[in-house]
Amino acid sequence: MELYSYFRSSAAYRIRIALGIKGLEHKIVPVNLTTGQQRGEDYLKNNPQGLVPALTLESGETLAQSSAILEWLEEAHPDPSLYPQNLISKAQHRALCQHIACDIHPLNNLRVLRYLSGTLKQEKTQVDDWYAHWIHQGFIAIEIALGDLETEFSLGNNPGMLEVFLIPQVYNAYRFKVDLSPFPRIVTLDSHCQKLAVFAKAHPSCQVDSPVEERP
Ligand SMILES: N[C@@H](CCC(=O)N[C@@H](CS)C(=O)NCC(=O)O)C(=O)O
Repeated sequence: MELYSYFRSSAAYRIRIALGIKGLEHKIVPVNLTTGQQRGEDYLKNNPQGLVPALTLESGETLAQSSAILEWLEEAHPDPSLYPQNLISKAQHRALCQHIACDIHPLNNLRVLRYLSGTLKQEKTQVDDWYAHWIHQGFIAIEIALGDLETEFSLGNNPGMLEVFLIPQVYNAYRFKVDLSPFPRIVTLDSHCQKLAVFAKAHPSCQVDSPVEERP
């Protein structure tokens, strides 16, 4: 499989984590979002939406949208599963993932920030406030939901789809210097994940397209 990725893309980071947890071999194909490669003719053949990630399968088809890719991965490679087995718990787990994918991330992605700073001519401090505001709004409910968690990870001894979505969003929050002190459970879950080899390998700083100074 080939994963079209950018080291700092949190949507691509989700796929890197899931591929790692499921132990699936893949090649990373870097797409440089800062130079607009995602809107180039070659890349648009893979994903006409001009966004990463995209995943080209061994059978030749290319999948887009990280949630759809993750659902395909879960169905095509069910072991280990990234969801709880109980159907109600599974729906609740999915709700937290969609909370991140639908209600936080789309407000803070690159094209939105560029529209704020470029077209709407907002100052950097206002763009940073916008960013922090939507992370804070989104993380409040996730922090409450994690109050029910009595284990190290969302699936007991193992991370699940929640961590696949949450840890890249926490990375973004740190990158934009968002104050995470109101969210100790999120910070703790992130630190548990960072100790696992699959999360370390998927981390933006370990990607082939990461500038050398960002590597550990
Ligand atoms: N809903 C999409 C979002 C994908 C997305 O926003 N990707 C960002 C990087 S995280 C991107 O490619 N941005 C390029 C741009 O904004 O031009 C998904 O989950 O795959």
